[in-house]
Amino acid sequence: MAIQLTPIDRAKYAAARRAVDLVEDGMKLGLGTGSTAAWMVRALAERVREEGLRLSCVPTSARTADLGRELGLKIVSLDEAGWLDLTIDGTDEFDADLTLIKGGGGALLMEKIVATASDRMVVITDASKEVKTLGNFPLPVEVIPFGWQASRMLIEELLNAMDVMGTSATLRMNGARPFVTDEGNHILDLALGRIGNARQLSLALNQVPGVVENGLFIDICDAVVIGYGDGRVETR
Ligand code: ABF
Repeated sequence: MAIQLTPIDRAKYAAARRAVDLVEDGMKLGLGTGSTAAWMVRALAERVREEGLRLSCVPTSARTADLGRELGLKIVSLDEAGWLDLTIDGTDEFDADLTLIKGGGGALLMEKIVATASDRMVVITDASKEVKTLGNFPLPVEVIPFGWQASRMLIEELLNAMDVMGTSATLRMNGARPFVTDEGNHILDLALGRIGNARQLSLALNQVPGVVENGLFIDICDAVVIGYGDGRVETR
């Protein structure tokens, strides 16, 4: 019995399937994290099975690594791969400049490292992620556990001095305990409302002691593949 996909899943699958067409035999690939990226991993594994593609795949999270291995993909570390040909990943928001907010799935650090260690980064998404101005989605900021409360206070002070609407930074929880990333860090979600100058904000955030990385992806994404529920695909 064919699985009944919801319109949003059909949209995500359509984008994922189109992006997988970019993959060539022998490529070193970065595999993203999230539900859209999971469709991409499935579609990629199908091409490998059917065409015998020889690929080396670098995951951006433990859960993507598990899914890739389960589906027979060759999973390697970024250090083994060295540099990548292409990374395909999802996003939480994107604007007309292809600036992204990522990290809703808690994988932003590995995602940003893998995406920047690639010749090309292609985002796969549905139309709901497109925004005129970034910031409606809370901006994730990864901080080390030591002194995270001090980091949070310093970030809120910084936000009060910047061109953003909201200034609260909230510790992301996993049930009753703080969320812990694959790298053992915590995430603060910044409810900004709108981001006037993404580059200025990103540079300032990463200067705060304890901050490891933030979810603003600037000049990293090369193309966005948008899927629609009727199977249509649009590339920006
Ligand atoms: C991942 O893609 C995360 O950064 C982001 O949260 C997610 C989007 O999730 P989904 O594809 O499930 O909408 O890269």
